[in-house]
Amino acid sequence: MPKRAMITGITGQDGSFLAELLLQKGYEVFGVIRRSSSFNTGRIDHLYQDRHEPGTRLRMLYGDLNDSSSLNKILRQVEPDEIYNLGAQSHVRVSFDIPEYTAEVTGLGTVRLLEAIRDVGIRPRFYQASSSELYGKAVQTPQTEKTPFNPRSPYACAKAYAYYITVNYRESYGLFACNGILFNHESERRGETFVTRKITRAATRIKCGLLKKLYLGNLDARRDWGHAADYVEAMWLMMQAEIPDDYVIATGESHSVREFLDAAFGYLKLDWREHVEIDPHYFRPAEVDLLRGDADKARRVLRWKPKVDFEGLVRRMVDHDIKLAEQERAVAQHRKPIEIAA
Ligand code: NAP
Ligand code: G4F
Repeated sequence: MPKRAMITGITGQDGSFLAELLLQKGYEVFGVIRRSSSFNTGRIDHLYQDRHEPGTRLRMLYGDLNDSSSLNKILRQVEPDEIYNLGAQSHVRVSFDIPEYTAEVTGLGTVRLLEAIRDVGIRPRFYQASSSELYGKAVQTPQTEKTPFNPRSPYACAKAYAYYITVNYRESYGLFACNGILFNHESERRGETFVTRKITRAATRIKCGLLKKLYLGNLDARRDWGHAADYVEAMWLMMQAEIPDDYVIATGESHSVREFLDAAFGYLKLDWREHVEIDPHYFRPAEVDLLRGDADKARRVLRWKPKVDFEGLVRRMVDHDIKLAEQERAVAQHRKPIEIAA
């Protein structure tokens, strides 16, 4: 019998890479998706094309982390062996605008899912998508599993609750539950409002003559950026370990937003200083200045290490986005002016 995995957040960046990985490993994958008035499955459509074929191993079920009854129903129906809780309002800047909603989905959503597991009476393994944002105004660098948390945003506060409630269910009920404390990871599927993808989308559009200016916030912030495909492998490895535990997943290198600009625009032979302007709208009420992780524990226990480095990440994203920009330019060049009958 193939193993069954359930993924919340399957339509997001990580959900799509994880679904790919688990399908390759022979799992049956059940994704929880939200009803949306526009299509929200663009990142997984390539996995979902054969959904009408007999034997398809990827299924979607409607549900929401804000809706306990949907979670109960899905768990009863699927009885998964492994649950990956990746669903979240995941944008730090936006969490300052919608703090209560962020707490509901990103914080309480986790306990809704954990309680649903107890209600239904199953014993799956549970992965919680914890974040390096927990370190916030970091009290030590590099950050390890032992570094105290110091959250700096409503998002990070919600993730802190989710982290601790996951540990609590492990300790109170003996659930196989682990936290992956993942540092920033990006890809060609990254949401376009996160800084890396915002930069690669804009730089490639500028290169193709489709855009003139890119507006950004704080260029001095430093992040430890890896590639999402490497990071979902770490999630899976945590769930195969003998004992449940919490792990930092990071590259160990940190770069500023400015260095990301240098790398992306430089690769396209452009000077970002001619195209970037600062818009204070993108500043945050409280900033996280420096994140750099030490993934030594994951290296030793899980035998995990990242394959894609900073330069490789930037190049993959730019190589992908330049093709999108070229397509956009071709469409723009062939678009005929609309004739409006007077
Ligand atoms: P993402 O691209 O923003 O995806 C978030 C996913 O959550 C989407 O599938 C979204 O569905 C879903 N979602 C949002 N609200 C929901 C709700 N109420 N109920 C159920 N699902 C809901 O995020 P990501 O980058 O893949 O990150 C995955 C997880 O890892 C998140 O929990 C994030 O906070 C965490 N994390 C990310 C990073 C990183 O650098 N990427 C680092 C550390 C931790 P829609 O498509 O319908 O919006
Ligand atoms: O790309 P960002 O929005 O990512 P941030 O805030 O680090 O959060 C991401 O990583 C976390 C892991 O540490 C995840 F938990 C979280 O879900 C998310 O995936 O911003 C990175 C940095 C910030 O310091 C921000 O102030 O870039 C700076 N920045 C400068 N200009 C900008 C912009 N960020 C965004 N989104 N947009 C800008 O125009």
